[in-house]
Amino acid sequence: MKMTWRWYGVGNDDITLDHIRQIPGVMGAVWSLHDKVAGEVWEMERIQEVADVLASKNFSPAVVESVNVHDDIKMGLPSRDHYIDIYIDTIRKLAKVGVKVICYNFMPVFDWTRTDLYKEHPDGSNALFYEKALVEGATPKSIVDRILEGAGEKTMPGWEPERLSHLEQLFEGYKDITEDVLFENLKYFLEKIIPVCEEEDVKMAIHPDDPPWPIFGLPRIIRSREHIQKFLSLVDSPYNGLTLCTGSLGPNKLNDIPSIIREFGSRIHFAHVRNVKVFENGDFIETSHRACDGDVDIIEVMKAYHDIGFEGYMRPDHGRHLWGEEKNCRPGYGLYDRAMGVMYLLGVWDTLERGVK
Ligand code: CS2
Ligand code: MN
Repeated sequence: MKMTWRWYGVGNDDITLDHIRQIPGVMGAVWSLHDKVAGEVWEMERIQEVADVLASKNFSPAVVESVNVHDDIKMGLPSRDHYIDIYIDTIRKLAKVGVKVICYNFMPVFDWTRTDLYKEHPDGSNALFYEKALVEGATPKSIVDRILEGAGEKTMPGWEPERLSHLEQLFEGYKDITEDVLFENLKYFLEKIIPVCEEEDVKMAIHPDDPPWPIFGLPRIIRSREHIQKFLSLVDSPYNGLTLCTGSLGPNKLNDIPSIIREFGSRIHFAHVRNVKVFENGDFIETSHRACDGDVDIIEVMKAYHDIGFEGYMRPDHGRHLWGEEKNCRPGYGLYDRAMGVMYLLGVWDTLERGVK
């Protein structure tokens, strides 16, 4: 297992590579060109620039999260071929600097969805929170406005204001897209890109839908064991793989994450590990990584990875905001709770390595 850390780039993240290299065991920085919107060309010079910065601090550039997929590809519009060509161009360029895994998602319109970015825990820390009834009774626009207002200046990946300003148009475009059609469109995309990935030795790793159920009438297709199985069979190649995110699958308690890891382990290239606490009414809040703080049994998750001999990349996912850091950090991406998360995950892992059951 190779421990990594999501880093937003020079001048775009208060947490610097010098901070990150003091966290024990982190060998790679998970990066992206965060100013690029889906469908834009990634210039080789920009890619090389990041690779050089990472190399200067001894971090591997092997994982990119994300190269976002244009909505025209998800909707299956005629213009999709143009955007797929650009995607392929990006895969080839990333391969040149040693990228081995590309994380992406296929969620219509929204990446992750929450109703609060700074919900307070009893200990005074705060974290991302999802209030189920609020989403069910609200319009997408009101949820977007609520979140963007909470986020202030801090833009979040997948929530680019340019895109969300076309919200009505986007919803219109998705009105006839059922789960089956979305799966078809994903298959079309994969059939074009996976042969290139095989040639370039870059593994694709789809991120599950967050939360793991349909919202606002939009289909969501990566949210359970059955969906994952169907996804993997669309193109049966090791290059067509998964980012297994425990915090995204976790809010649906029917998802048995350790057993999903054991079943599909050889196709998991990137592990996102975090914990969530799920309430009776379906609301959920993000917690520390510690197993007993939430409803995802992180120790069983790590055991499953250990048992399958997982050699892929892992990172702590979102953390709570602590000690006032929410004033500066990106929602979910502060320093302290994620650093403690790394230590917790490595603590469990090192213990397993010693053969202690
Ligand atoms: C991430 C996702 O912050 C997060 O929740 O795990 O936004 C992830 O980067 C994307 O879904 C991948 O495309
Ligand atoms: Mn994740």
